[in-house]
Parts: sequence; structure tokens; C-alpha cells
Amino acid sequence: MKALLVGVGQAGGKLTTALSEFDAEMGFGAVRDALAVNTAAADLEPLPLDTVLIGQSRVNGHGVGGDNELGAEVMDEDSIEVLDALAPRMTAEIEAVVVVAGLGGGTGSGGAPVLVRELSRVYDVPVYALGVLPGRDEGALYQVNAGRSLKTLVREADATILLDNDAWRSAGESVEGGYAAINESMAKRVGLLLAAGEATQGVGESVVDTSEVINTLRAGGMAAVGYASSPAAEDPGENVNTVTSAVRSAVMTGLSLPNATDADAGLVAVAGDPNRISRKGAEKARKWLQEETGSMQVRGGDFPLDSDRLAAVVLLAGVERSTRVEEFLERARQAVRDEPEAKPDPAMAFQNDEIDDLM
Ligand SMILES: Nc1nc2c(ncn2[C@@H]2O[C@H](COP(=O)(O)OP(=O)(O)OP(=O)(O)O)[C@@H](O)[C@H]2O)c(=O)[nH]1
Ligand SMILES: [Mg+2]
Repeated sequence: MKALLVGVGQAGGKLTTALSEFDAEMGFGAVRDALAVNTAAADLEPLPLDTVLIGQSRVNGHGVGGDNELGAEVMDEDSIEVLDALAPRMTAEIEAVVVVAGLGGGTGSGGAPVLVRELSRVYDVPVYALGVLPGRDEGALYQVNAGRSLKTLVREADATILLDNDAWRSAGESVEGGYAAINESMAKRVGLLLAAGEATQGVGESVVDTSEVINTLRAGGMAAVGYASSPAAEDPGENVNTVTSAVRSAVMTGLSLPNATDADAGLVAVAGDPNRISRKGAEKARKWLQEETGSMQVRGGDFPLDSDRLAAVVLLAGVERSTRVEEFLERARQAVRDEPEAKPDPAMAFQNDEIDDLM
């Protein structure tokens, strides 16, 4: 899928950079161009991308400080500047626009849904959102912001691919400390998904096509992407279990939104040397995914790559009924209910039992 990426806010800019770099390193050419938009000048400055600073008259280049209503207003007021910067990049080859943002902050959280709406008005190609959900330890404001942003994105975007900041957090590591690793993991998943339909050399009937990725995402709503890889034998006959267990790991432990396995549609791309891919394994894996997701609409195919490993890239679409999404929404609702207490008097902590005495 030849895509144009637009990162909004700090997380959006960093993740867009990670995606562009992964695509370039792999030599895929699926990411045709990328732009970063923010209200904070200092966050745009280090990015190796073309940038647009919005909201200067409102916040003077200093960001919106987690106020996502202000983020939405600023994008509404300055969307012309963003659309003007995108126009020359929206060439005839572009098959989709992907708006990337952290949903818990202000600029990306508020700005992404507005930008998705504007892009959908102007262009006929699908407009997807790639949204980062705050981890469970991030503050109430992040949960509330993300809940509102997600609700709006799901309505405005052709599909919203979710990345849960808790998905790859190793025990004891802070979310902040893990951003670079999280962004790389996510860039790999989404980067491979975008590239899956591009690898048409060595064409066989079984090669995944961009239209299959787009048709899977047509299920709309929320989507998740999984990935896992494993060393492979040269003889495809020996790789039946290699393929099935890679697909299973991609779904069970490698999903961008863990446990989001109740889906309306799915796609399995088996990446690697086509001579090593076990047809039987790929077929078994597809059947397994149909049972696991409860969807009859599971597409599948090869993603030819020059490698001695085999990897599985799994796209699940229409995952909004999943327990993980429900857990997140409950956190967001709880944070809304708790809002008056979200900014407690710090002195109260010494009078109630929120914090245990040491002795
Ligand atoms: N995965 C990932 N998440 C990030 C990154 N940076 C920030 N976040 C998450 O994104 C949310 C905050 O959004 P930001 O992008 O920092 O906020 P912003 O859009 O710049 O908005 P303001 O700073 O309020 O103007 C939080 O949930 C963070 O955990 C990153 O590099 N990677
Ligand atoms: Mg910011």
C-alpha cells in the first residue's frame, strides 16, 4: 500500500519517523512521504521530516499541555495549512493516508480526529488512523483524552489501528523508558503491513495484494496488528509448524493490542522466502485464525522477502468487542467519573489511607 503518513503531536511525530526509517531501511518504498504536525516547535525540531507548526497564534509554539479540546480547535483553525502542505504529496500513486497520534495527550489526541475528518472530505483514498493508547499507569487525564479521541476517530477514520503502550512493556520498565523500543515494534508491524501488498516480484497467486489489506480494514472500527518470526528450514515440508506457530505467536503474544482476538475480519501474511513457505502450514494457520477470531472473513497470502526466517504479520479488524478495548474504555469512564478527584489536594494523602504508613 503506497501510503502518505501524517504524524500529529509528539508521539505521532516520533512514530511516523520510526515508520519512515523502517520502510527506508527495508527498502520497501511503501511509505511514499511523511509530514509531522505539532503545536510545539521544540518537538518538531529534532524530527528528520518536513513539519508544520500549527496554533502559533494560540500557544506560540509551546504545545497545548494535554488540553485535547484546544488541540482539536487549533487543528480546525489551521487545517488549511496542513492540507496545503499535504496537497503536493498526495500524488496519484497514493493509496491511503495514515494519521498517526498518541491519543492521551493534547495536540495529537484532539488534532488527529479533526485532520482525519478534513482529509476524508477532500480525498477519495481511505484515511486510516494509527493511535497510541496510554498505558494503565498513565494519569486519568490521558485515559479521558484517549477515550474521547478514540470515540471520534472510530467515527471519522476508515479504520483505526491501535497500539497499546502496555503491549510491549517489560516488567519494571517505565513507559517513557520504553518508547524507542515500543515505536520500533510498532513500526515493524505497521511497516510490514503496508509493504505486504507491495512485494509483487516473484508474483504467485498466493501473494498478498494491497486490495486485500484495504478490504480487511473495510471492517472498519478498530484494528490491531501482530508479528512474530522464527528460523526456518530450507525444505517447506519441514516448516508446517514454523508457519502455524509464528501465526499463533503473532496473535497470542505479538499483537499491538493484546488479547484483541474477537474480530470481524483478519489477514495473515506469511513473510519470507516463498520457497520455504509451507502451503499446508499457511492454510492451517488461516483456519486456526478463523476459529480464534470467530470470523469467516480471514484472508491470507505470501509476502515474499529475502530472508532465511519466516515471519507472520496478522491484521485483525473490527476488534472493538475485545476485552482489551473494554478494559481501556472502563479506565476512561472511571477517570471521567473520578474527575473531581483527579486533582486531589496533595495534603489529603497524609490523612487518608491511599498511602500506607512505613511503620
Ligand atoms: N508509543 C509511544 N507513545 C508515546 C510517545 N511519546 C508520547 N507517547 C504517549 O502519548 C501520549 C501523550 O501524547 P503526546 O504525543 O506526547 O502529546 P501531544 O500530542 O504532543 O500533545 P501536547 O503535548 O499536549 O500538545 C501519552 O499516552 C504517552 O505515553 C512515543 O514516542 N511512543
Ligand atoms: Mg507535545
